[in-house]
Amino acid sequence: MRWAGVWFLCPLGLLVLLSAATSPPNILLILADDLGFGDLGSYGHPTSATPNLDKMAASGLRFTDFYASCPICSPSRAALLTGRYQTRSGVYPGVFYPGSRGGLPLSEVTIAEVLKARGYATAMVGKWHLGLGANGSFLPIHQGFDHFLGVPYSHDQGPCQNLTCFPPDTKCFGTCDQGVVPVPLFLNQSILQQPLAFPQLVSRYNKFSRDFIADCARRGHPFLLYYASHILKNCLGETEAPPHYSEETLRTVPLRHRRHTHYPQFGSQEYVGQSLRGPFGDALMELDGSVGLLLQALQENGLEGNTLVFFTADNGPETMRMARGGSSGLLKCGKGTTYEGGMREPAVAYWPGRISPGVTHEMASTLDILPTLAALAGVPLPSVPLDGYDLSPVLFGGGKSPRQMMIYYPSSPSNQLGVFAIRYGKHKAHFFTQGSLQSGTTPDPDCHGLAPLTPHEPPLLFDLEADPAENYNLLEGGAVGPEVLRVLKEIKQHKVLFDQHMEFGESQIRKGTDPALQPCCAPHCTPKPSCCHCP
Ligand code: CSN
Ligand code: MG
Repeated sequence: MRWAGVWFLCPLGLLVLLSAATSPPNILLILADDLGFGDLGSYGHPTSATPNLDKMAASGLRFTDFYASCPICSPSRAALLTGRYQTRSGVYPGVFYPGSRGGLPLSEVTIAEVLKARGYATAMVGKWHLGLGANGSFLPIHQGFDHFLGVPYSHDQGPCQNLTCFPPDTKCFGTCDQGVVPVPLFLNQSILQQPLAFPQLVSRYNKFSRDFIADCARRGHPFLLYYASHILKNCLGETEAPPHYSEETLRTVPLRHRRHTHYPQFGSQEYVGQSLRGPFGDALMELDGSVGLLLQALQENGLEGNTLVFFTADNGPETMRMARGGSSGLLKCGKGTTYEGGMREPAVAYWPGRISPGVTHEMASTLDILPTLAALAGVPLPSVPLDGYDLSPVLFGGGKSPRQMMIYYPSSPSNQLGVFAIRYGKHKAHFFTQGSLQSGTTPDPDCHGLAPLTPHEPPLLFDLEADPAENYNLLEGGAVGPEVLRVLKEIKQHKVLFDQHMEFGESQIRKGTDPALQPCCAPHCTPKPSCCHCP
């Protein structure tokens, strides 16, 4: 065993191993899709109804400076599961598609694989979006998860008119992605339903989760449950382009990017029309209801005192959906951008009796989850370059975060450009900025798809503590003090070093797509893809 020697040489590691020897904690990791910094009641939203998340925030540790690793889905999820920047694993540029040839490389070590080394039972529910591959070779069950119930990619990556929504007579506008198979629901490696039925989806996920928790409790197995909710993303779009789109946008933007509303937000009967905030609020309320059910399952099984619940999201809000997208609150822009709104996320760590209630302004990231969970379980870290840190000092003692820096890569990073921005302490420097279609429609033109890639030399420099909205460039409009110049110099040195040491893995998404790889419940049917339709 390659690690055996390490434990002899590392008494501290041995201590960690011994202290966790009795009963490693269960882990419930809840990830929201496209949720903004300003979307939860506990993060200041006036009309969101998120009582369970707010209760978790009030009796747990609420982060104000927590970051996803990327402002878009697949790369962000790759980093969450591996503790490594997506550039290393090759999960860039953009996201996986139904027929993608690539996936999160099987050589990557996920949190599920790390925890399995300590005997954890592992399950994943919801949106995977890290590849499917031939014969499902990239699905969660090949990345350390014993069980999987969910969708292998985004549920708008299919013809939404074939989806079953509530109410059943709802008029389905427009298109989502056309010319691909209807969206499937997988159980482990098999298609359970195609197209999936949205009105029952969340209750199915919740029953599966509660059964898994109860089963682990009965058997006395520690568990990891990764609950990747995708209810905040719509299933339906509309064919009409939003009125604010310019002629040029209409010419250059593919139809699937133009959809901006999602009536109806996919949701169960119980929640549709229930919130003050409209369809997005209804979906958020349903997500919050699921969180409540999961916490209840922990309680019922006597596991609350021995379970770390962690809640966060993959990337910022899709403001191109206007009122039906999320909100980054006071932060600038949203999904697809390296402004704060693209990557800073709500995050709550909840563990009654172990984590004291409070708010932390310490810097932390989804990248830190793998090292933190490994430390909690007393298992060694994978012997690969990691980009995360053990957050135990922050979680359990109000201590300082080992993280001093956050690196911002865009949705489509390149070795040539390198990092787009760096946060170092309270300061953030933008070396490149670029808008994103997904961050359209707000009044700030810097966010929009038409805002071009712009290098900044000197960089734009902000004090995120005094100015979290990134409004006031410290290098503009007056004398620049020596302290600011020193910080700027240090950040530039960090950029050079980080870019030098980053080894880009082979891009998994540039491997492209093959229609034959799209999942089909009736593999020999014709005509494809529409025949992939099973009752
Ligand atoms: S994402 O959203 O999967 O949450 O990042 O649903 O970038 O082409 C992004 N995209 C479909 C999506 C397509 C999505 C894209
Ligand atoms: Mg997302």
